[in-house]
Amino acid sequence: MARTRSSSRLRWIHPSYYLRRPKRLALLVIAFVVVSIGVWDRQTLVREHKEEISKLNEDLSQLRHQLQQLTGSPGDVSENILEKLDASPKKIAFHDDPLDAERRGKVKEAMLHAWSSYVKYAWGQDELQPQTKNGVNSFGGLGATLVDSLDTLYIMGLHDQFKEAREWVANSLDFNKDYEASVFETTIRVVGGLLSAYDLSGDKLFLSKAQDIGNRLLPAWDSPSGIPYNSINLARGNPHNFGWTGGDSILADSGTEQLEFIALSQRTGDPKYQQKVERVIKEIQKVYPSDGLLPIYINPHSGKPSYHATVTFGAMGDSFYEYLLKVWIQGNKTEAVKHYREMWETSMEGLQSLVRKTTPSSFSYICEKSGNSLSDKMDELACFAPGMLALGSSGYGPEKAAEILSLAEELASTCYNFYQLTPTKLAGENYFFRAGEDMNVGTAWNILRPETVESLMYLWRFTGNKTYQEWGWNIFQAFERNSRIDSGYVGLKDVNSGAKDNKMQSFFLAETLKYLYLLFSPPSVISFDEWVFNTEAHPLRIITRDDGDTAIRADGKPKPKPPSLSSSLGGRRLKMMISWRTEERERESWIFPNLEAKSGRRKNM
Ligand code: DMJ
Repeated sequence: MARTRSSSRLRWIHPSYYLRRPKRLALLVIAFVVVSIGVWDRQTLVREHKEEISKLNEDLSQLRHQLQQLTGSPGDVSENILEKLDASPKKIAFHDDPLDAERRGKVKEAMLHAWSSYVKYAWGQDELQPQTKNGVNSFGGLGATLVDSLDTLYIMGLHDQFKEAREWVANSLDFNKDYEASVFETTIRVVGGLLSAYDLSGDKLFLSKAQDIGNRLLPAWDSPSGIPYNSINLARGNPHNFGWTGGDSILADSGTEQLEFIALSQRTGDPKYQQKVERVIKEIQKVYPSDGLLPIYINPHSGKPSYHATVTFGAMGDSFYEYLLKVWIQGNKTEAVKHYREMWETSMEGLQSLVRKTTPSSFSYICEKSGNSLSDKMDELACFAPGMLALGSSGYGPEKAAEILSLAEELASTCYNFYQLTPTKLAGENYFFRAGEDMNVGTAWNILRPETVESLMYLWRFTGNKTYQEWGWNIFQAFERNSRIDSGYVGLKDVNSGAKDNKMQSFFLAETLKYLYLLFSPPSVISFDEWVFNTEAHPLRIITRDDGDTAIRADGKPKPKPPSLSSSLGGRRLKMMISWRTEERERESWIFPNLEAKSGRRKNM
């Protein structure tokens, strides 16, 4: 009985129930269709909303991008009261106080004096000899000082001077020179200077000139190992190494072209430049020692280091390590450039193993190494290292980052002391450390080098500690007292006596004065988020790398469309044209950020 009742309750789920009742069947079909339409409609609505939202997001990010181009940078200085540096381990508030503005003005005036002297006595030549008031072509007649100065003029808002220099580049810069050029010096000064001028101004003239000289240098990489020969005839090719290296290539000369040549590929869409220089690092990676410390000579035929040679963060080693870090930054820290960071971190362990402290004052310094023995000597050139360490510190976890930053601060203090202990308050070329004596000047000349002020600029940005600005200001004043003469700036033959030499090095305008100017400017002026400086202080814009991200596909063929700068520079050019007309622009150029050797016989400068 119970079974009969339950089966009669469930009879409506049986098809025969509906076959006998056609009206109910019709109702059921209608109900099913209505519910299905409802569900489908809702899903379509949700999908459409999602599409709409993602389109709006795209529009928003495009608008943000355009806004960024118009204002110059995400952290525009129109809001410069509170500047934040994202790359910094801790957020730091920066104030542009009147003292900074006044000091920046003094540095700009120094640049104007250096530039006007060059224009007057050495126009178009490589370097000015201020004492004899003439020019000298120490780099083959490529207008080294002029090209090295382009971006400094631009950043400081010296636009008439920039335009005048641009005309010389357009009409007189000729690379077809029967001259044995240093691949390293020509790359960092000329290729780097031209690319930076292009990135800042958007003027294609600079890019085509950079490509011309890049093409002339390129055969230098045609060695059996891919490690470049360090010298090449600009008119005839024919690469070779300097006689005094015994046929070897120099470490720094071989590993300091990556930033410039990768940038050249990114901007021209031609992968050949990037391929050559990236292969060098892959080859070096094969022989990389476990402490990351490479001797200064490598054989271009075998690709093997000369293990008897010196290991140093000074002359002939220095910028190799600098570029490992900076290529990683230039490559947006992506998978494609991970090996650069890994190699750099290994080398920083090596650097730490070379650090010793003086007695009695406990200054930290970086030794040099030959075989297994350390020598207590440090070049002023190695004073770029505190800046490099500060820049690389944020890529570590918090504990290691603090340790590396603190080492950077210790080394910077040593470098500042290099200046403070001499009667002229200018540093000598290198220092020796003896027990009980702290440090003594070795080679006593000073050729207007930038490394210490470079590091001070990095440390000030990363710590917000104004002491670094004070130190930089003291160094600037020492240059003013000792090196400034009516016809330019000269180096000193001896930092003890103050005897002057007869050369205004092009890197004084490219680097020393630029870093000093930036030391007294808000960090959004050429911000570390957007720019990476080559070893000659030429800022190169960081652009997306998508090999991810090389311009080269795995099969070695070029990718169809390289990342383009031209569109992104449109707004900047417009802003530049407007701003050039304003007087305020002249006074406060910084508010438009983005518009805005070696031992023995020969040394890299
Ligand atoms: C510059 O040409 C570069 O900074 C290079 O890396 C080292 N030598 C000079 C400045 O001292």
